[in-house]
Amino acid sequence: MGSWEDFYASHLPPTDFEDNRQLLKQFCEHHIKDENQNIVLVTSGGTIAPLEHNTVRFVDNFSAGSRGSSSAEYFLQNNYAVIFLFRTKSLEPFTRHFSGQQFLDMLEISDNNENSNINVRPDSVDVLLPILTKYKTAQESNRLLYINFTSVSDYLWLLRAACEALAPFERRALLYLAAAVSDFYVPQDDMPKHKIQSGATPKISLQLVPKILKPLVSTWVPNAFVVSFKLETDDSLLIAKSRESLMKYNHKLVIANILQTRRHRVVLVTPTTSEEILMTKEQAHSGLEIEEPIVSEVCKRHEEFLAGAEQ
Ligand code: PAZ
Repeated sequence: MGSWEDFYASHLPPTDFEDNRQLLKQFCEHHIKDENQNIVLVTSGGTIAPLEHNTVRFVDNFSAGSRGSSSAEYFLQNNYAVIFLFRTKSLEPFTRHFSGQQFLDMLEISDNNENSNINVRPDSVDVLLPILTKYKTAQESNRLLYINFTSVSDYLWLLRAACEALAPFERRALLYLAAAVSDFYVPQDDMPKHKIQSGATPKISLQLVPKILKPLVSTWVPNAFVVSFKLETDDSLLIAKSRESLMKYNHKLVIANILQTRRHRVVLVTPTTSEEILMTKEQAHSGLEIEEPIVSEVCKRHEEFLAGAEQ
C-alpha cells in the first residue's frame, strides 16, 4: 500500500475543488463564532474506483446513502451544524423521503384565465409540510452544507479539506464517517485513457487505498470526536474488527453493522465496551428509524466528551 501522501501527490483534486474548499471554509467560519455551536461532518454513500481515465467503467462500493442522509436530519434535530459529504445521486436529507415521481404526484396544476399555478395536492400537505418545514429551518439558519463526490480520490480530497475547515472547532467537531469507501483503486498511471475495448481481456491491477483514518485522527483533527462505521457480512468478525480499528487509529467509537441487518441492529464499540441498538419489528413498522437512537447516543457521548474537557 502506498502512503497517503503519495496518494494525494499522484491524484489531482476534483475540478470544482477550490469552490468546495471555500464553501467549507465559509460554513465553518460562520459557525465557529458561536461557541455553543457543535458541528458534524457526515459522510454518506459509496465511492467509485474508475477503471479508465474517460470513465465508462468503474468498481463501486455498496451504499444507498440511507444511513448518512437520515443521520444528517437527526443531527440537525440535535442542533448540530451539518456538513453532508455525499456521493452524487445517493440519498440526501429531506428529499430521501420520496422519489422524484412521488414528489411530482404530490403537485397539481390549477389554471385560471391568466395564469397557471402549481399547488400541493390537499391530501399530500400532511406528508410534505413537516419535511419542508424542517428543510427550510435548516436552510434559513444556514446549518446544512451539501458537498458531493463520486470517485474515491474526489472523496479523499474533500475529506481532507473538510478536516482543515473543522480543525479550529477542536473538541466541538464530530466526524461521523458512514460512507463506504473503496479499499482498492487502479493507479492513475496504470489506467488506460479510453474505454477498455470489449474484445481484449483487461488486465486490471488494483492497489490498496491508504487508510486515511490514520492521518485524520492523529494529525488533521486530533481533538475531534471521531466515529467510524464498520460493515461486515460475517457476524463473528464484527466486534474483533471494530476493536482492531480502534486500536490502530485511536479514535473514539466504531459503529458496527452487518449488511443484512443494518436497518435494525448496530453495535457501538469502544476499546472496553460494546452496546447494541436494536429495533423491534413494531418500532420499524411505526416508522421509527434506527438512526434516531444512534444519533441521539452519539450526541450524548460527544457531550460527555466535551464536559470531560472542562473538568
Ligand atoms: O448507505 P446505506 O444505508 O445503504 O448503508 C450504510 C452502510 C452499511 C454503508 C454504513 O452503515 C457503513 O457501515 N459504512 C461503512 C462501510 C465500511 O465498512 O466501509
